[in-house]
Amino acid sequence: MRRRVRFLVPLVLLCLSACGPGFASSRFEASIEEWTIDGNLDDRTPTYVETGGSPGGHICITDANNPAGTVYFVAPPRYLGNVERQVYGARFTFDMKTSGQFMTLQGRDVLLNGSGLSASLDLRAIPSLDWTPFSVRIDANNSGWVDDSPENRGQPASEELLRTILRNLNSVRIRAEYLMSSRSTTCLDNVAFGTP
Ligand SMILES: [Ca+2]
Repeated sequence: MRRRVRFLVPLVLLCLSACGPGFASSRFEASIEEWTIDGNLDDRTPTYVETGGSPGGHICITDANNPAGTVYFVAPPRYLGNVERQVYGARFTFDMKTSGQFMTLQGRDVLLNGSGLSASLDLRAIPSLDWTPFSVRIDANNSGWVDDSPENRGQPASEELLRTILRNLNSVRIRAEYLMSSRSTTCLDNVAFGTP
């Protein structure tokens, strides 16, 4: 028994740094976990849904009538701050589904803001009607991140740009609107930020 404990302790310590769900994560098993909405909806709070997630609880945004502007899921404060060491080169993973597949919108799907700079990523895929996993690597090596600052918009994001944003990260947003129809619902679950 003692030998087994000696073996398990280093394994657990190793897992604390490499096997966990990431620097910050959201499973939504009991609440919306402080996620909010950015965009021109009156409501700033996503809807909490207890079952049917990926798995269990999850959050949704219904865009009832929003002809202009885009709505986003906004991560809570525990995702923010100086996260360069934990997040640069790591992955951002989440599961999403949306309520239709007709007249879909392409565009800026994941946005990071910090240090007065911004970067965005086009996922190049639309969530399906069922839970769809997304995995995004946060680095400058062909990962698809572009500079989202007005003067450089669309240029590939450099490593320095991404690292500077992550040193003082003040906003993490995921697009919550993929349909041109007047009413759509997009749901989010299983978020892990800075996962190996
Ligand atoms: Ca869940």
